[in-house]
Amino acid sequence: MSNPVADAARKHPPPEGHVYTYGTAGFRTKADVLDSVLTRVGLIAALRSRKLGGRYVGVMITASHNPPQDNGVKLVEPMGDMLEESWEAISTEMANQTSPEAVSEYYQCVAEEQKIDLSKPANVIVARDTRASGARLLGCLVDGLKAAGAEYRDFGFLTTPQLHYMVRCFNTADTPDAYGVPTEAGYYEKFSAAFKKAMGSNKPNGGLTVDCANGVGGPKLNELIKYLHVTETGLEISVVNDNVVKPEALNVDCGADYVKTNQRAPPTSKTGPGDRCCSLDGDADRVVYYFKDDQNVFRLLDGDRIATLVASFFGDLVRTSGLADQIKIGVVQTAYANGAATDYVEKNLRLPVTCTPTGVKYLHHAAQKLDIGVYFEANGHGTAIFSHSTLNAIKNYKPKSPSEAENLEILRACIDLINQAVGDALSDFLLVEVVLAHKRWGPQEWLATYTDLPNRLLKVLVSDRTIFKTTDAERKLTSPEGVQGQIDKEVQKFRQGRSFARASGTEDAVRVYAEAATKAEAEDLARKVAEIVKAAGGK
Ligand code: G16
Repeated sequence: MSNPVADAARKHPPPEGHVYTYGTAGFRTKADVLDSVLTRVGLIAALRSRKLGGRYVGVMITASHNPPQDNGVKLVEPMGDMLEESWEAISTEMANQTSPEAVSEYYQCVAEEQKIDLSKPANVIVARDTRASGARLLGCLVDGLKAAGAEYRDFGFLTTPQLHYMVRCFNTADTPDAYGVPTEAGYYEKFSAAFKKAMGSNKPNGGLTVDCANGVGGPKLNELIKYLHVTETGLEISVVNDNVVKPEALNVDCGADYVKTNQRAPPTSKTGPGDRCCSLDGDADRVVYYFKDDQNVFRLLDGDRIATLVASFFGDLVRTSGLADQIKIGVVQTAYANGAATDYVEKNLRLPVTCTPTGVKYLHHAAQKLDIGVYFEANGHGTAIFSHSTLNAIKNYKPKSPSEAENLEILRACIDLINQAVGDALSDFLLVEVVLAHKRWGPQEWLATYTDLPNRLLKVLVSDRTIFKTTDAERKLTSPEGVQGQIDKEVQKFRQGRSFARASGTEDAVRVYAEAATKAEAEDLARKVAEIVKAAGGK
């Protein structure tokens, strides 16, 4: 009897002994060991869509900020959010089935356990970033999708947030929540129109240089610029590092991760003091800003800064629109948030802060509990989301004065400008530009809102990162035994010291974060903690 599922699995056998995990952002590792995973993810995507009554689910082939030789794959839920956690476990189990027969049996077993009717339609939307391995991995994925009898649409190259947008658009089409037209042009039209409205009569103060990490964000931003009409908006954008013809240049000495981790501009940067710059990552779901001050010193405006800027702007807008009694704003961060940023939100903006583990899925869920949830990881990954009742309140509110009406219009335009499916570097930087233009701020005024505690981020290569287990939103290690005690002892020696170590979910490493009263102390503390980690499990 024919068994297309087993046949597809047979065509793409897994390498011997490799163990896969659905991590912070899906499966992510060296591209040459991913073929079997992609085929199995195709099977899972079909099962997930069927489980959800044939609603569209998304599959994005990307390794985002990782080096060019890596790749990855993640699944997207119908409203554009990240895969439900229980299905991460199912995906992991599927990815680790070794024989074709075992794959087929597990496929049947999931269908039975989840009460999935395999004769029902399954709909999947697929896209990829510009990595050289993407085309081959797409082929492996399609073999899985076909074997499972799924209908699929391949959008070719998209940024990750564009894929999330498409999924949400398809699933909300012809409903009161219709999110937009599910085409690339639809995406550009929606966000550029919202940008123009949100700017109102304000004009940006000078141009913006955008480093695209030599990733898919480059060509997509060049396309978006055509819709932004510089003569109308005044936003002059210079696109740099948009070379996707040379895939080995992806994320190398450029991009959001490089800038955030090294706390410096890409070496190729040619901007002068006071010029606004931002960097996207390889799939354009993160953005960080920076500039050189008048002493020529590099100044970073990271995800924490974007969160504080956006939260304060929304606070003002909600108040000046007359909606302050009805709508409460909150900020969601991770342990990587600078202590000064958390302090500023709580003490100056007087907004509540929630801390979650790393991974936008956690921040997104926490933000969903708020009326307006502004969530950003310090690395620049984030967005703002509005609850259903908040959207209704904003939609139905009758302004009591021309000034309320004007501010309400801006607030409504901002809702459209923000990609509410997921953090989106393109939509995020447009929002930042709107806020800066309204406040009539340059990067220096933005920076002056608070002073970051000096900090350092390090990566420690270990032989088995899975032994590093954490609790308390990843701020404390529970394993290996005794390591947290050693870290605590070090931290105590530093003024305003704070440090933690956690296993990365996207790279084979343990990340160490440290902050302290001075740069030298932060670096010293980070080094000490890295040594402790190395001694506990280093390569
Ligand atoms: C992904 C996740 C982010 C996370 C980052 C680093 O980003 O979506 O939420 O902060 O990985 O995660 P980790 O520290 O576990 O390696 P991206 O931009 O690579 O997709």
